Amino acid sequence: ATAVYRADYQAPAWWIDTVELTFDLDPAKTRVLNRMRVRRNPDVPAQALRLDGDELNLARVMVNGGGTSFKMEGDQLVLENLPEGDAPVELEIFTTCAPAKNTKLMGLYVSEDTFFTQCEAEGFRRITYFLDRPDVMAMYTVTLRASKAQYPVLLSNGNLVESGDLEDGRHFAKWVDPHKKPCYLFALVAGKLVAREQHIKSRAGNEHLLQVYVRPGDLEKTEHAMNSLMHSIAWDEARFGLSLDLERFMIVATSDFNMGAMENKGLNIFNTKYVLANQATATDTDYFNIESVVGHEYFHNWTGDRVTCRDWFQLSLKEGLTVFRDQEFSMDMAGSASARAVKRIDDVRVLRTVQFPEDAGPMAHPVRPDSYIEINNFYTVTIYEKGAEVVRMQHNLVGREGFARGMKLYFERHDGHAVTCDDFSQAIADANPDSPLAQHLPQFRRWYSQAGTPVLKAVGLYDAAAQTYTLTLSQRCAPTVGQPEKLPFVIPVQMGLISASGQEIALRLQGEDTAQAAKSRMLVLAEAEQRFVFTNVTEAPVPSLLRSFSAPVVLECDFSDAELLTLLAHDSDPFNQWEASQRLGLRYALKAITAPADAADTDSQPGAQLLPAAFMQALREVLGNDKLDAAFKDLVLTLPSESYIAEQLAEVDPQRVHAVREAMQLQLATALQADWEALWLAHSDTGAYRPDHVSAGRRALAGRALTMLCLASAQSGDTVWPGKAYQRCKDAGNMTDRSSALSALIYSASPLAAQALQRFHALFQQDALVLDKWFALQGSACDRGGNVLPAVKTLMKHPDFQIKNPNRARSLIFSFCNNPGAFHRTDAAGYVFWADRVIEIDGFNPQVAARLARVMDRWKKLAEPYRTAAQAAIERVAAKPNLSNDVREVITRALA
Ligand code: HT7
Ligand code: ZN
Repeated sequence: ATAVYRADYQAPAWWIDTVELTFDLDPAKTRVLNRMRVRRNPDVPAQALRLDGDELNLARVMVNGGGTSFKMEGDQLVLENLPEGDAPVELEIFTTCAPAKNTKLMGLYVSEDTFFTQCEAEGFRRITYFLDRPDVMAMYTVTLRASKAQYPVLLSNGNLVESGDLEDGRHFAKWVDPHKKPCYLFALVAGKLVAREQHIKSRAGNEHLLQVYVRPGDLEKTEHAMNSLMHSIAWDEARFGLSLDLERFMIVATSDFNMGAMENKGLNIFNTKYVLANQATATDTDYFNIESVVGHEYFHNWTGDRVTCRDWFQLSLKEGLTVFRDQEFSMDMAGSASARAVKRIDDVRVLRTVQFPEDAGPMAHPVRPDSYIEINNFYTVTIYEKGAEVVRMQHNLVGREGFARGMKLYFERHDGHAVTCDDFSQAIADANPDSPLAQHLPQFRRWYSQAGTPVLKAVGLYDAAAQTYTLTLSQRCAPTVGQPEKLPFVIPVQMGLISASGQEIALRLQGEDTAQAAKSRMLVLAEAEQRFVFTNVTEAPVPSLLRSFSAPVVLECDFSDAELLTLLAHDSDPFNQWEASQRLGLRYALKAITAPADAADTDSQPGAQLLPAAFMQALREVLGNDKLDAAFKDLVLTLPSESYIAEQLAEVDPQRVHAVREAMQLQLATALQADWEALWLAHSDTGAYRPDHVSAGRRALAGRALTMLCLASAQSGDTVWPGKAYQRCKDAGNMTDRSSALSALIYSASPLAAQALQRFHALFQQDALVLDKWFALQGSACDRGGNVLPAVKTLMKHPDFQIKNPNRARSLIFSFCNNPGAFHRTDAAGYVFWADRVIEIDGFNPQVAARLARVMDRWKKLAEPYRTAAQAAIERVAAKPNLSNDVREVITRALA
């Protein structure tokens, strides 16, 4: 496999103007007739037409109605003797493929007797020979023919213009997409499906038909997805003035899907996980995820479909921007300031626990990568989540209105085109010429070109005599693969100053007059180091820095415990309030982990008091504070995860991290027992189920209280709380309460857990998504003496376990491999299991296998004996001769 480089980009030598596809759908052998009108790109020297293909059987090629010579070069079909000149050429290519044998789930495949396609990034070449690159945009007409009894519903992009019966029980449907598109947005679906339908009228007064297609038994689970779609449409009109540009917008759900969903023009295909919900089967998190993913795919209709990527190096152009848009949508839907903050905290937690390690590991790459071997490996948290942060910084540097202006200019300039990340930032800056973004644009773009997480260091100095507070901000960024030196980034630092009594101090920088004093403001750090002097500061302040996480950096600041307690109690920025709790929790965890073994031997002292009394008291005050939302309290009481703690260490002993965190959990459970009991009493009855943020927060906090109470009971031998949890597993009125009660029993290793799991399975054995939860709960169970791996191995033999179904594989295998306490075993058995599964899965689905391979990204940080064992497991995978490019790239980088 060879690498592709961004610097090698060349415009296509040929354009494809129109495509007429005719499919004779058959699971064993589908025939595809592809009629294209192509023409030479006059701006590029004359060249042969090289069409991409993958696992296709070629039957015939015709040019302008006659035969032609052609040759195969690797997977490419090469036409060297096409007519000279500018005149369009009619090409006809007839191929067959075998959808039922397509286990990669890329291209055309069959899932539960239904045909689906997945073409992003390079799946269209598995359907027909084509210029499979996003800058070739064409108009599509698609005719589908299939058995009417087996495939009564035939869908493709755009509008249905004709349908009818054919001979031999077959029928057809002809679809015309009114918009030109790159082939990665092509889709077809054929099968026995039913749809929830909704007619809407847009603000602009246009009528649209919305449809959510699912298997017949699932129709009643589509209400929330449909509502989410309607909210998304209304939001994009209201916030950005972007309207639905299609008469018909369809969503179709499938249970076999490599990722979350796909934004094919007018025919989004979704993993069932992000469509189906009712209160009995879906949790609050599922409901929120559905809203966000439906929004994300819908928002792609403009950011991705109307304006697309010039090449796959620009992937974050559509993904970073669309994640930013879906995050904003979810925040606007959440309503209250507190619910917005909770969403922001959730997003930042993902960034810090998954993207920061990626940026520090072997797969580190810039938001706009410079090279790749397998593009599927670059659908990463860096492209998506860090990309969204880079868009968010631009938003913050030009302001909300300025950003809307920038988006407008972006569409005016680029609608209908395939463009670059630079085109995007240029439009935002050009629409805001006086903004700090415009002022620093070339330097700002380093966020796109430099990998790695910058460290922002803040040092504050209070001069009581002069009544000044000098804040020195500096930045550094560690080298990443291929980038030994980093240049300074533009870092927006939203900040405030707080007095010891918790008052916000007016912020006046030296040289400014009083009128400009604000209580929260943005500093822009553009140099390696800058000093900001605040005047009229009458007492030593505590700085509240990087409010709302205004830049994706690690903030290094020497806060004392007392200062952090002040921020936790008083910061007007809820993000930083939460952040203070996390800094304290992390500090105590690191202290215990790095203490000499006998000083903090948590195994022999399970009751070790690792969290000091002042912190416990602060947490108690948070729990008892009526002004704070339950969801926020739940986040404050969530200790930093094991993987986040591990990331802060130079060398990681995962079992020690696990033991320390568990000891801290136990302390929270026992020392706050009375508080948990009070919380349970106040929050456990959430009334009639509604998946809104307030009641979801109450359920989350009640679930945490129950977990803590079961944990404390396990310690004391008391059986009341496990009994209550068991009862809740039996009669909870919704899946959130039921699964959190089950999880409490499992987490506390209650003897009732096995029985509760059995009942849960019996109740939901017909529901694939709930069974995924059942497997996931067991794969992510808290390890006690190495019990999880044997349980996982047994579960792999369970009749409901299907490794070829990505959701099911993720629910058990990925859950286990991402469960540090269970996975990192001194006997290396976790790593052996990992290597076996990567190799096994790679045999049928390289994309899923490569995701699993990423679990070992940070192996070099492991202490012995883990490190040597991990290396041996990775090398065993590397030694396999027929690895896919996907897995090979990940493994090679890990070992480099
Ligand atoms: N744009 C979509 C990406 C996607 C995908 C990529 C590779 C293989 C399978 C895939 N399924 C979906 C999803 C999105 O970001 O909206
Ligand atoms: Zn996307």
